[in-house]
Amino acid sequence: MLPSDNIMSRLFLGLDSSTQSLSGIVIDLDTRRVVYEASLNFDQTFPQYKTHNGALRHSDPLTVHSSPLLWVEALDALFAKMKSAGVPLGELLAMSGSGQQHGSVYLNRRGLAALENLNPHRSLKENLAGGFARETAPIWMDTSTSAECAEIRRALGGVKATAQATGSDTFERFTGPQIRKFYKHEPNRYAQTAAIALVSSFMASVSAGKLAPIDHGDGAGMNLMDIRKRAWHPGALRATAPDLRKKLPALAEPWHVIGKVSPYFVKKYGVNPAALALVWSGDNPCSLVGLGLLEAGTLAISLGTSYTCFGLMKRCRTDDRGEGHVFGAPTGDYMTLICFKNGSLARERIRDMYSLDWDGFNRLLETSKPGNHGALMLPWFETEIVPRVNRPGLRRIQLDDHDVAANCRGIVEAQMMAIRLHSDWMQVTPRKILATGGGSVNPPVLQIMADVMNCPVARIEIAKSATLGAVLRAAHGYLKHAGQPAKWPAIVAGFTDPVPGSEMIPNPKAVGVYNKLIRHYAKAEQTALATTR
Ligand code: XUL
Repeated sequence: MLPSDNIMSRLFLGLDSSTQSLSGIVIDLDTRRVVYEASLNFDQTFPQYKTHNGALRHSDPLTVHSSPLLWVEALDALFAKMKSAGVPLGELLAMSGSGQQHGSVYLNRRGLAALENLNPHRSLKENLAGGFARETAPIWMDTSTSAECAEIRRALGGVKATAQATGSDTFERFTGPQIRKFYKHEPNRYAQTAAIALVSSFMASVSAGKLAPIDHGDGAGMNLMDIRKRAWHPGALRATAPDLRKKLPALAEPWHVIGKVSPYFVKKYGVNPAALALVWSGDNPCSLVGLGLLEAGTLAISLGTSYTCFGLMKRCRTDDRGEGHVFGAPTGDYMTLICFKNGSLARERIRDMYSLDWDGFNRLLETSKPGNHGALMLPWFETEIVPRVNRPGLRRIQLDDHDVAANCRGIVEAQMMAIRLHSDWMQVTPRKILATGGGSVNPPVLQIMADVMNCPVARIEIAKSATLGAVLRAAHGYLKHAGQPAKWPAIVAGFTDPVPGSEMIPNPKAVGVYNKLIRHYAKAEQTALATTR
């Protein structure tokens, strides 16, 4: 199965340090084959860290951290697993990775020195222990920085100005507000911090054995990077914390080669000493290429725990309302992303409320009428990111709570109309939508998506789009570095095909219904927001 005897094979490794696991994938670019794939779940494989879904419990529920030592222990374990599975690591040409976005790692001087002298006779954890000015790393699920968000936003001139400057309004999970909170609450530890890395750039630093730059994709998730100049934004740095510039690594293109893979991996696991270590990026930018989204006009809608809608954008356009984000794309373009917190779990709440299973829920979608006779739902079971809702609650507008079918339809229509309504700032008329994530296996949900968005929808079955995107970035960076043709469509070809026969075509009659209903939905949102904020 492993192609060590295939002289034509060009092998690349991609890793994904996500919230709950570390995953790896090795591809052969010539045969377009995935030759190895593995994933280590943090809670199950490393119970000693006592993580819950990859996060450490904290007495304050808004504070959510994880452990950089856990991530490097997982890196050792994954390389050991690949070695014992016979993966021809000696033939790897390059590696890159993807990281959960926004999370930050605070290295002290000792940590920086340790990176450059990783001793293969010890574990990564032993090498790096004592190398952190802050033992734990705040991650994207942390929402404890509202005060700091307000302070930075004010200093940058409000929502619109902040979004125009950094690509997003300030958000609690973004790195700048997190750094500011650390500086305010633990000034001594902040002063001991020699370098601040993102999850992605920290893992890249370990892979290369030196402090890695932050790529433009993940750098845009910090509220610290000038989104148009792709350089640190002096005003944002000033608004965040003193001496911050000195603690941040350089910014780099997503295909930047940091150097050769650290000798640690060569000596310990037999990795090719000539293999290139590329910068890593955020999981969303990686997913963009992992799903083959290379042109403006194709959107991905991921129906996961939360729903995300993202796509490539050629020219930088920011959201004046401050709901959407702009990140750098691995292609050198931009990407947009909107994140809705009340996704699949909210849909599940309605299913459970009426004691249905998914088949029953889907049947009711098929037998009820598009537009629900004007009945609407605002399914904000949890606080919502888009639109910002601080006081959660399910709302029904002309919707009878005894009408089971209307409630099932109500939540799906509401979620799809929210996506359409809040993605209008992108000013992209979608020509094709790729649906992904757990919820995308339900055809009636995809039909409503097609009708509301007035666009064909196809399902794409790539469970690990971020890991795949990471390895495709490794191949792209390698080819570019070698001066060989590195066109993205050729690189992704054969890896990112939609599921045959999964396409849903919009029904013109239903489209007409939703074109009208969306105005009522927008009004209902406005009215509700006036009282729920
Ligand atoms: C995006 C975000 C999440 C994380 C998840 O802004 O916060 O999608 O990247 O890993």
